[in-house]
Amino acid sequence: MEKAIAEAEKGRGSVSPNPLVGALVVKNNKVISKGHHSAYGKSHAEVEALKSINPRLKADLYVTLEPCAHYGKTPPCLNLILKYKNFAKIIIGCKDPNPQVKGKSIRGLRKAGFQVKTSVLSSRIKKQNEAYFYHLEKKRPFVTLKAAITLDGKIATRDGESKWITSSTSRKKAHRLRAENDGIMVGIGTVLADDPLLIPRNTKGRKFKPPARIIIDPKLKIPLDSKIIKTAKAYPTIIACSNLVGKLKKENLEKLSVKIISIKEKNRDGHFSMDELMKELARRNIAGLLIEGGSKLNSEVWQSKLVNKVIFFVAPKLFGGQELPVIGGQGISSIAGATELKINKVERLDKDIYIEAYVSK
Ligand code: AOF
Ligand code: ZN
Repeated sequence: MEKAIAEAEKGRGSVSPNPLVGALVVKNNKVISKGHHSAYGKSHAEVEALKSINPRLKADLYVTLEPCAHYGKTPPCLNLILKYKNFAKIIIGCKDPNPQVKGKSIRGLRKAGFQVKTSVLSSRIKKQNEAYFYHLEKKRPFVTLKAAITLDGKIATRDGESKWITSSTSRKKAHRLRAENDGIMVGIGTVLADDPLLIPRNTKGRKFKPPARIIIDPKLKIPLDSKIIKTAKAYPTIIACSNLVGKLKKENLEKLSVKIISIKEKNRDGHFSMDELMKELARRNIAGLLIEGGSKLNSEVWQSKLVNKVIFFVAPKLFGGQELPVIGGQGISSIAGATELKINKVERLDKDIYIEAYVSK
């Protein structure tokens, strides 16, 4: 199953909102064929692993996720496996939470006489597919808050300089993170200050599904000559604004291939519910969302309790001062109110430290 998990991993960055899945055909303790789901809409792991296998062969099948039982973009893998009547064991890592599957294939395989073993390394598979599971079950994107910070928690100097706080090794990894998510979110402040392009670069020639660039811009202040707007035809671009913004600018942006999400303002103060936005993004198949905010956006998503995971690239530098902490806003008054994190990974990246932690919920 570990080998099947490694096989599944090859699809990262290309399969979402589908899960990463790997499958192996094993005979006499030897892997004789393997396959993975390589891209959204493409064939499933089982199809890839079985395409060179004779249906009369005696062997076992290992698959990280329960095979599908329904017609989606591809036909049910269950029907395909049922043709392999001489297979003895089907070993399934984890049940598929998709309501169209959810145990159906496991029951179908058992009914057909296969020996089915389930829940093998299932917690690892759930973690490998954390965005898939979260998106499906909570109808919200799995949110990662990512920042490059100094050791004293700053994302820029007093004058707003932020290029570059971390080493090129850290920045490469950050680009990879972009490619592995379905959306990258920034606030309009970041667009006005840095005019970023927000696309994954330096991903070693690997082809990824381009993530949507999502800008929080309540009053639609984004300049039409910003890099983001100028490249909106080539890279998916979503702008979230208030329902009170005039039609004309929205239409102008839409003509330039920008998708507009307009959300009802809560108190006519320019703020809208981030939670509402998250639900809408989930409907648009954003399963994994990377927040690359400035202080303000980070504070807003954190206060709205929408963050699932935190990734900080920490540089051995100190900036000092009151301005531009990674999470702005008022902060908290007592330690009892702190957000507790569970550290998942700590690594040294050149001179920097990489920290990955989950928000305890
Ligand atoms: C599998 N093997 O490799 C994957 C599965 O639209 P489709 O046909 O691609 O189906 C997508 C659904 O199939 C997805 O939501 C999930 O339930 C399951 N994914 N199943 O048997 C695979 N990727
Ligand atoms: Zn399938």
